[in-house]
Amino acid sequence: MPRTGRPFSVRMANLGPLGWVSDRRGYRYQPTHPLTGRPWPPIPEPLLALWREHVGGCEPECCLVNFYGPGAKMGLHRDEDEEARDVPVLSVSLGDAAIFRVGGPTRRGPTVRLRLDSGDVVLLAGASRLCYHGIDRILPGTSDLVPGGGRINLTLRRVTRPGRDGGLVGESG
Ligand SMILES: O=C(O)CCC(=O)C(=O)O
Ligand SMILES: [Mn+2]
Repeated sequence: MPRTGRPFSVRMANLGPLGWVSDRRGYRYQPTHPLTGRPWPPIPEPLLALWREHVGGCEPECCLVNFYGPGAKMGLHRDEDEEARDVPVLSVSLGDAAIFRVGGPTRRGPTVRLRLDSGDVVLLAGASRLCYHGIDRILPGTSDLVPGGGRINLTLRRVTRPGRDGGLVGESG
């Protein structure tokens, strides 16, 4: 975590041309793994198809892979490290259910809780794109999808502003 250097309870990896990483210096997107220096693996086609179905217009550049063990949680935050803050964020929940909390554009406003089950898709679009949200807790033992238990969340985001061509991944110039 920024400043303290303490580990998140959520374990993270990335797929796609840009990965979201965090260390004492803060949060950022970068094309390579911070320890191995290698590029992130590509975003699998079924996830790109899901994005085209629900978002479209441009390609996602980052698929953040969050792994939640039984005690993991994610505090209330907004997804605001992207230049393309008007492009929706799409996420897929797999494995154990989670209690998702979502509020409004300010940290202090009222929030509601939603249970996310394996296979649920969340789209933060329009006014909800910059709403505060987080994961209160995992409900261990509610799915046997992930070997050994736990929850995997796949969050697809556009990072850079799409160009006139929609900024298709793999296109240059
Ligand atoms: O795990 C989730 O459902 C939410 C993840 C999230 O908000 C994030 O990675 O920014
Ligand atoms: Mn988020």
